[in-house]
Amino acid sequence: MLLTKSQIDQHNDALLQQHQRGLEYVSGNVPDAAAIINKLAAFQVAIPSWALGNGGTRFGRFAGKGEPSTLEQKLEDVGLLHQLNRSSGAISLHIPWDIPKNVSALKQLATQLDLKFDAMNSNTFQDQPDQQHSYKYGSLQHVDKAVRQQAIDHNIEVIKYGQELGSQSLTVWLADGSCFPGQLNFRGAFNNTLESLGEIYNALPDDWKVFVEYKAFEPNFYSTTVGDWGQSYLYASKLGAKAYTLVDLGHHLPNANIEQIVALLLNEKKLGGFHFNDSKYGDDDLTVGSIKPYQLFLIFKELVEGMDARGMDHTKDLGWMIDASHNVKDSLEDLLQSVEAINIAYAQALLVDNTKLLAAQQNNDVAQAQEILQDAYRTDVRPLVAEARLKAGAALDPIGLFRQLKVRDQLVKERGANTVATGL
Ligand code: PSV
Ligand code: MN
Ligand code: MN
Repeated sequence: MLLTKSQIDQHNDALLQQHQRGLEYVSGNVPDAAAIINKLAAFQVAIPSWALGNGGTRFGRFAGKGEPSTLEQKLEDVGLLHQLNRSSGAISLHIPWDIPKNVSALKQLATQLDLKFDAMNSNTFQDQPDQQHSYKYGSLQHVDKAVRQQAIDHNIEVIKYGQELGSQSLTVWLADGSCFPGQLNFRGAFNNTLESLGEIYNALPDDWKVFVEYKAFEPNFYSTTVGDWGQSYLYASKLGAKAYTLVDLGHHLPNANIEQIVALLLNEKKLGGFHFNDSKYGDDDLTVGSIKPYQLFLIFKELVEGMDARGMDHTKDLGWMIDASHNVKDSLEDLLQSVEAINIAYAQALLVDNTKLLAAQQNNDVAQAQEILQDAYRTDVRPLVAEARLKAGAALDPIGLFRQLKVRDQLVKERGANTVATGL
């Protein structure tokens, strides 16, 4: 289902006065509200196809209703999100869950919904029914070259699908690692993985990037072969200029200083992409900003400052994506909340006075440095984010409109209650 312009306009008209009061207040308190609003309006965050249904946990899955069961329906869900917030203009596909049957029809649908195809994701963490070799003991790291070759060929096939669709990047997340001491020769696993990634890298088109995503744990619990940013950085730098590290916020050991990791990767020109989510214990894949919003702001502060220092374009020089999973909330509402949280943190980061901050740092004025950061963080920027949406033709209150129009009920009517989206 799609929304009409008049549904959005009516919703906005009813909220306009209240919105304008908030906007006037915050605009009077920040140096250049118009510039921030323009940046927010241009900023797009990709939605992963696997986050459109309820993911569940290893203990079970409580399916949501009206989930998309075809790739076309997944695109339609993202199109709907994009209509509501005009900030979700891209979808990230996972192969083989999302193999396109009719590429030109899919591209046409994407154009109609104003969506781009973001990074393509390969899957060598599950065995597929028709596959010859098992990934039980790893894929790109495997001791048997035949297994590695199967995983390499799969990644190359994913690139081919991506080329047809107009994507320009491949994200490789590996479950490879070991569960017990002694199971794996660490150097052997690293070297096999590097060699395999090298073959994938060689198949990469000139205008593509490959993102090497790291994760410290799970499903292997003793070692992970791309376990942290250091290992990802090693692979990325050995592979070449088209290879980058991808940071997923849920993939660190507890209390890792992610903002510092981001700053250094940017400094080394090796930060490529981002997976946003939030967590309290592990790779919880919770709604962005729901647990540690201050950390999210600090990360964005490093992103903005680091990208500006290098003259990078916020809108396209890094791959921005949500990587979340939903167990108890409506997945579309959850994604709207995540995008909103990202925009809020981005706006707060844009408020930081970096000249003043640098002066405070040069003077070792620690209290002043903290004041500068917290002043930005404690500013209620929500009217700026809402204004960016209004200017772009989206809803002032996306979840409000989603509920007002009973979108989920409509989707259930169209698709049925017992639909199951493929994904994690
Ligand atoms: C598994 O942890 C994971 O969530 C990674 O973050 C990947 O990005 C995603 O699955 C899709 O492969
Ligand atoms: Mn991820
Ligand atoms: Mn993950």
